[in-house]
Amino acid sequence: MLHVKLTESQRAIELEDRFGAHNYHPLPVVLERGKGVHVWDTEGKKYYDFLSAYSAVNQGHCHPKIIEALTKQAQNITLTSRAFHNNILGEYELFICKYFGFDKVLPMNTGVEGGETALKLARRWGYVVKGIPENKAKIIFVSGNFWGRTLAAVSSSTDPSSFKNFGPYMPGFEIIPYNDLTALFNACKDPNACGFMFEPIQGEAGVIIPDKGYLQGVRKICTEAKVLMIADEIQTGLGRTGKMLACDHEEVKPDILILGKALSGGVLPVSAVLANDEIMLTIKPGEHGSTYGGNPLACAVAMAALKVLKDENLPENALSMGSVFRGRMKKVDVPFIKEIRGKGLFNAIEIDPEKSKFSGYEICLRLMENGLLAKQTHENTIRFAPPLTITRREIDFACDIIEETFMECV
Ligand code: IF1
Repeated sequence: MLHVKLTESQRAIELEDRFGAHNYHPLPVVLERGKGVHVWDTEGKKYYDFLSAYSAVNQGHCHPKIIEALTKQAQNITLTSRAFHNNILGEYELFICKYFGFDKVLPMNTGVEGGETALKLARRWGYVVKGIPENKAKIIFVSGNFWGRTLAAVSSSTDPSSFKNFGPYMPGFEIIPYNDLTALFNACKDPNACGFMFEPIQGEAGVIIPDKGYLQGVRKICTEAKVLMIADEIQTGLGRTGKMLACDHEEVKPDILILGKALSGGVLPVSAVLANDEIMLTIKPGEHGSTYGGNPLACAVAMAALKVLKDENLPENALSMGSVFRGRMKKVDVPFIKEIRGKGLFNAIEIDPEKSKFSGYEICLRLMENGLLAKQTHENTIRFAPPLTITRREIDFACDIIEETFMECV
C-alpha cells in the first residue's frame, strides 16, 4: 500500500476516525496549543477561539493562575475519595457557598452529573419535605432544553438527535414551552410537581433569550406553588452573559443552582450543585456521590477559576465587549443575517437559509480558514462566545474577520 506522508493534523484526524467513536463531526482543524483567546493548530496557524469549549474557557485558555493552582496541588494530593476528609474540600465548600450565597454545595464532575444531582435533590425534597406520594414526583422541563447526554437528560429532550432510539425514557418528566409563564403556572398546579429545571438563556437551542420578566415570573410561580426553581447555569453562568449568573439580570435566586464548565476554567471537569439546608440535607450519607466529586485537585482549580472571574472583572468585561460585538455585527451588510441575539459574550447569529448560499457549517469552515473558530448549532445558527478575557483590540480584530468572511459568502 502506498504510504503517503501525512501531515501531523491529517494523522490526528485519521487516528480519531479509525480508533475513536464517531459521535462528533468536528471542523477539520487540529489544535495543539491555547493561550487566552487564541488557539494554534499543529501547523502553527493561530485562531481566535469563539466557542471557548462551549463556555468552559471563560477565563481564557491555560490561565496562569488556574494552571498554577493545578500544578501546585498536583504535587501534594489529587484524589482522596470521600471515604476520608482532606484539607482542601472544606475550604472550597466555604469559598463557593459564600461566593454564591447558599448554605451548602454538593460537588460533582461533569455538568450532566450536576443536573442529575439537582433532579435527585428535587425528587427527594418532594417526597420528604413537600409530602409527594412515593414515585409520583414530577419535574417540569422546557422544550429546547439541553443539559447533557445521560438517559435522564435525553428523556427530557425535545431534540430527536438527542433522544431517538435511546428509549425507554425516564418517567415523571413533563415538558412545557420555554418563555411561557402561563404554561409553567398550569404545570405547577400539579401537587406532585417538585421542580422546574431550565436554562436562564438556552444555549444549544441557539442562544434563546426569554422575555424580560420571565426569570422573575418563574421565581414567583415556583415560590407560590412550592416547586423548586432549578437554574442550569452551566453555560450561562460564571460571567458569560455579563453578570456572574444569568439569574442576576433579574435579581432572582434559584432554589438549586447548577454550575459546571468554566467552574474549572477548562482545566478539568468540575461541577457543583448549590442549595440551602432544607433541600441539601434531604440526602443522607451514602445516598449520592462520585469517586472524583470534590477531589482536592478540582477544589483547588475551582477556587482559582472563581477568583479570576472576580479579580479580572470578567462579567463586566463580557457585558461591554458583548455590546461592542453586537454593535459591529449589526453593521455587517449581508442579506443572510436573520437575527443577532445575545447577552454579554453569549451571542449567536441566525442565518436565513433562504438568503444564504452556505449552511452554518460551511460558513464556520470559512471563518476557520480566515482564523476564527466558531460552531453552528442546529444547522443555521452560529454561536459566537469567546473567552471573557477578550480585549477591545481583540474583539475588533475578530469582528473584522467575521465581517470579511460574511462578505465573502454573499
Ligand atoms: C457535548 C451542546 C452546549 C450544557 C448545559 C448541562 C450540560 C451542558 C446548559 C452538560 C453541556 C456541552 C455538551 C457538549 C457540547 C456542549 C453543548 F452543544 F452539546 F449542547 F454547550 F450547548 N447544561 N453542553 O450546555 O454538561 O455534562 O457536558 O459537562 O455534548 O458535545 P457536561
